[in-house]
Order: sequence, then structure tokens, then C-alpha cells
Amino acid sequence: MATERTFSILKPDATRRNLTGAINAVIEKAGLRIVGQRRIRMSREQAEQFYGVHRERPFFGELVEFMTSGPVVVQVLEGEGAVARYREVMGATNPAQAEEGTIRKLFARSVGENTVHGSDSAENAQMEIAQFFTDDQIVG
Ligand code: 3AN
Repeated sequence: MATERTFSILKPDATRRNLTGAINAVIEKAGLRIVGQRRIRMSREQAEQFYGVHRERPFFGELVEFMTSGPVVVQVLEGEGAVARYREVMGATNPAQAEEGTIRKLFARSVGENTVHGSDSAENAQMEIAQFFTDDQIVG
């Protein structure tokens, strides 16, 4: 499998509970390298654009509210098969169904406030990275 990049967000429930370091430790232990990282406050426009595919879902308003409720840490992760690897490390969307040792099993409290985001395909990873990072902010 080739080296690739994926996009990650440590969500407001993570920053609020001071979990940035603990989550980064899980990411790095899994063999993923954090090659870009910024702490930002997401604007409503950014959150609506980012979650545009979920616009018609009943939880869309709640999701945008949550993602703009506090700081987030946006990241670019690099490694062998990084997209699939990070999905494994995050665990299932619903933390109640997440495997032992995954970030969501360890830290997430609910399906809405589920601590981390990770891209679901290489194509989406590229678009998501481009929404939040310029090339010079990523150092591989
Ligand atoms: P994932 O983040 O695992 O890729 P998606 O893409 O199905 O999951 O959902 C995107 C985000 O929408 C989730 N991370 C979660 O914050 C929110 N979400 C998904 N399903 C629900 C739900 N049933 N209720 C509230 N929020 C949800």
C-alpha cells in the first residue's frame, strides 16, 4: 500500500476536555505521522461547507452548532494507507459500537459528539485538506 495523506479533526468535545495530546498519542502509536496541525475556531460557513453532504440529514443543524461550539484541531496525517488506517484507529461512528482501543471507544460520549473526524476516501481527503491547509503548512 502506498504512502498517502488523510484529513483529521479533533472536535470541540476533545479540545474542551484537554484530550489533544492523548489522541495524538494514539494516532502516532498507530504509525500515522502528524505532518500538519492547526488549532482553529471553525466558522459556520466552513462547517456548513465541510458537512455539505449531510445538509438534508435531520442532525445537520446540530452538527454545525457542535462543530462551531469551541476550538477544533485540524490535522493532516501521513502513512501507509492512511485513510483506511485512520478510520480503523477512530473506530465506529457510534462509540457504543467502536472496537476496544479505538479513539471513539476510549474518548467519545455520543454519536453526535464523537471526538474525531477522518476522511472516508482519498478523494475526499484531498478536498478536505485543501479546505483547511495551504501546501506550505504541511511538512512531510
Ligand atoms: P463518520 O464521522 O464516522 O465518517 P458520518 O460521515 O456518517 O460518520 O457522519 C458525520 C458526522 O455526523 C459524525 N461524525 C457525527 O458527528 C454526525 N452524526 C452522524 N450520525 C449522527 C446521528 N445519528 N446523530 C447525530 N449526529 C450524527
